[in-house]
Amino acid sequence: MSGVRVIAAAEPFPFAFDRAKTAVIVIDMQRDFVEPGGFGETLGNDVTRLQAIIPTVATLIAGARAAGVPVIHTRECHRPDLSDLPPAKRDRGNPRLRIGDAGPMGRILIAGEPGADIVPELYPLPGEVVIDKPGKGAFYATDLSDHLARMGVTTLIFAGVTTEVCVQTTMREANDRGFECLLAEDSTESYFPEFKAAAIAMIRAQGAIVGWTANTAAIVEALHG
Ligand code: C5J
Repeated sequence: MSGVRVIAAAEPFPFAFDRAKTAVIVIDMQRDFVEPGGFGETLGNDVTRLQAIIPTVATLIAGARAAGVPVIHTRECHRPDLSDLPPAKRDRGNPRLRIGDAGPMGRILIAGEPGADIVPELYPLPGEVVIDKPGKGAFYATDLSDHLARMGVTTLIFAGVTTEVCVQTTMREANDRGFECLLAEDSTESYFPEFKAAAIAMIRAQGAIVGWTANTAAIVEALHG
C-alpha cells in the first residue's frame, strides 16, 4: 500500500506522491450543475460539457477505490433555513432562480433536495466522506481538514466541476494548507472551455504554483503501479 509513485507525464514536471497518504476529492458532481433541467442549465449554461466527463470521473473513482485510496465527495449546498447563505451569494447576478427557490429538481442547492445530490453514476459508497459546503472552497466552514488529518492524507487528487470555480478555489485552499495538489485534467470541466484552459494554465504556471495536472489514465496507472 505504501511507496512513492511518479506520474512522469504530469505538468509542469513529474509528480511524485505516496499512495498511502493520498485521497481523491471529487468536487460538486451534483445533479443541479450537471443534468439537463437543473440549476446550471437555468442559468443559461450548456450542461452537456459537464455531463461528458462523468465516465472519466467514474474511471478515476473506480481506480482509487481499487487501489485502496479514499474518495471524498463534496456538494455545494445550504441549510434549508438558508442561515449559511449570505445575501451576497443569494442575490449575485440577479438570476431568475436563486439558491433556495423551488427549482426543477427541488429547492436549488439545498441539502437533502434531489438537485443538490451527486449524480447516480458517481454516487458515494457507504463510508466515503461527503462534505456539504456552503462556499466555493471545500475547506471553508466544513470539517474537511479534520477528516484529512484523521486519514493521514497529504496529497489530494482533484476532479469535478467547475474547474475555475469550486475546483480551483478548493485547490488553492488546499495548497495554502500544505497539501500537494494534482488536478485530473480530463476529470474536470467548466461551462466555459476558455476558463478551464486558463485555470489549468494558472494552476501549473510558475513551477506548479498551485499544483500539477495530469490525465486520468496516467493517474489511475500510477495509483496501481
Ligand atoms: C459554481 C461550482 N460554479 N461547483 N459552483 O457555482 O463550481
